[in-house]
Amino acid sequence: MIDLSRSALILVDIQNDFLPGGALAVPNGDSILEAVNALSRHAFRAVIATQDWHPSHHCSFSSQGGPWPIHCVAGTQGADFPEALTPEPITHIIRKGVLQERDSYSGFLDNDRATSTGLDGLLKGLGIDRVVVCGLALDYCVMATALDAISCGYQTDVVPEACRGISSNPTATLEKLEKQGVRLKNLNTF
Ligand code: VGL
Ligand code: ZN
Repeated sequence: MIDLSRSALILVDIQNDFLPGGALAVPNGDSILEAVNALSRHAFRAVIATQDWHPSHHCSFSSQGGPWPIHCVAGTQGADFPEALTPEPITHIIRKGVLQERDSYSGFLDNDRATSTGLDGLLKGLGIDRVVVCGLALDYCVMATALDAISCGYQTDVVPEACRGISSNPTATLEKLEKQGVRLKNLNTF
């Protein structure tokens, strides 16, 4: 058994709008929930959930000239966690994409690479040196979060069984992650 007392589990953007029926649905996004719930039962020092949390006229929305449909508007049901997400327990929530003028794929830094969400400081404050990342969408926010975790100096694992991408083929994303030093881990190795 690995010692998880200095490890955090990071649940990326597991929110209604990214699940089937949601505004920006990730295909089969709901199929990760069982694996995510199972992962969270391990003795992580912290279970940190990120939430995409946008103001109603956010720059990423196509109505404002951005690439995405309106999704994860702060305080709406679409931005909420799904009922079937029953981790043990979520210890911290980090909200991102909260400013109208910039988007944030990563849980660490906005896409301008200058504005921090506070996640790195939170992890350092908790004495964490390793993170395990899962969630939605693998090819956007999970990838950006895992790559920033490497840059911030954490040993970084991604659990592909507990991730789904907008693209149906995860190969390119997983190869890129491995090349940057992310370890891909199976659920049954925890
Ligand atoms: C995401 C697109 C826009 C994600 C968030 O969570 O991967 N993708 N906002
Ligand atoms: Zn978003």
